[in-house]
Amino acid sequence: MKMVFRWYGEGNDTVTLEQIRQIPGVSGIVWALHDVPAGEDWPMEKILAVKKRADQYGFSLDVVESVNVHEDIKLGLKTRDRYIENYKKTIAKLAQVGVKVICYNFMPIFDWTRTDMARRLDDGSTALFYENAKIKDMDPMELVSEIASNPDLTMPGWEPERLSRLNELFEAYRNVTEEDLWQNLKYFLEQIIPVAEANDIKMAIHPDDPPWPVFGLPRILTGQANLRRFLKLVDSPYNALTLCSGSLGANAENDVPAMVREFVDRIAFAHIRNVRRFDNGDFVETSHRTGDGSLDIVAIVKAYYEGGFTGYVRPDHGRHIWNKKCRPGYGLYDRALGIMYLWGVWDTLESR
Ligand SMILES: [Mn+2]
Repeated sequence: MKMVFRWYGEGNDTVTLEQIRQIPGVSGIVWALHDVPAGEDWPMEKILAVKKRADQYGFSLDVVESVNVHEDIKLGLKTRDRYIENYKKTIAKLAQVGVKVICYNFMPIFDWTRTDMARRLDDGSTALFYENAKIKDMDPMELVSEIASNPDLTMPGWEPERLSRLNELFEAYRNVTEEDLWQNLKYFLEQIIPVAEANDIKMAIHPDDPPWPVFGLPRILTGQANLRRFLKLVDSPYNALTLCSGSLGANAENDVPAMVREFVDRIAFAHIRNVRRFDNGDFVETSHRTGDGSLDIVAIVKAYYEGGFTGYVRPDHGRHIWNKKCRPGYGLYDRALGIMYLWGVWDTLESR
């Protein structure tokens, strides 16, 4: 496995490239142009500026997370073709700096959803938390203003320009069924995958987080059967997965090691993290260690190892520990600890 670490870019992250370089075994950064709105093609000079910074530290730019999909594509509107053309242009430009994997998602309106960005755990650290009952009663606008109120940093998936049209978007999705969403995803893939193939870039879809409908919006990438269906929409190695253990694992019915075993040849990018689930449907993010959460991280890493996985891995989220201020889920310390746990399991398997 190739270990990579998400970095939000110059002036947009509390973690520095210098710090990331000191985490053992990290070969590249997972990056994006967070200031380019979904649907626009990425300016080459901005891509090259990130490359220049990464080169100074010897990091690869192999994995991009995310090139966001414009809502008109997800909605299947006539205007989608323009945004799909821009997406193709971005793929071709990213190939020029050696990108191998593009992570994206197909969730209507909201990317990930949580109700508390800093839930206090027993040890005094804080972590992202999802309260089931709160989401059920909540007006989505309330959640948006809570999350968007962070004045310092952009929150990927919660960009103000994307959410300023929230009421309009909800109205647009009112008659969009899950089957419509499948059709719109298929249309997108049929256009994009040949371009990805020609540029040797794998398109790796991230599952829905959490893996069930929120605020009445349809969601389709929620479990093993649906991922199987997804891979058949366009049966190409370039139509791939970002398998996120924490997103899928929020639903107790999802057997993550079984998914790794079934899909390993089509997983281009692995997000590995742990969550603790509660009986009422709530969940909280925990340390990576098996035993701290509900997921057996050792079994997940073992499934990758035994499947001969050679793709990219990142520790995904971590808790906020040792009083360091950071982006929710994206501090330095707990993700670095997570990496050492993942390497510990991997190296042990390799040395047997
Ligand atoms: Mn993830």
